[in-house]
Amino acid sequence: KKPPESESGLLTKTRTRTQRPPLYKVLLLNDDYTPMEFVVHVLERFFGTNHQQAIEIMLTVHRKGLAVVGVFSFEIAETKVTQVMDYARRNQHPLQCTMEKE
Ligand code: TYC
Repeated sequence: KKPPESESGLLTKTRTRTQRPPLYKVLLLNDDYTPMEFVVHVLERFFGTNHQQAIEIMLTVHRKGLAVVGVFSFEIAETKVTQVMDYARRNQHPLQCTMEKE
């Protein structure tokens, strides 16, 4: 196939960049009141982590203030945040979950 040629006779190249959808980190935040057991349960229930992973992530949040619990497309991340926030509220815990663009 012939390369594109402008009126001046110079050859030009057009490169098409592949579009990747943006990813979003879902973060769990520490607080002083949510029981550790509840956080472990949330991680198992909504993020599919096994019990040992859930304990490790919960302790990371507890020690460091927050941790990334997963990376998802916008829609999935938004759903996880909503599910966790609704579940925490229903159980009267102040647990906070947010998302941010990677
Ligand atoms: N800091 C809480 C406690 O000592 C435990 C906790 C861990 C709370 C992780 C929230 O996202 C959290 N009971």
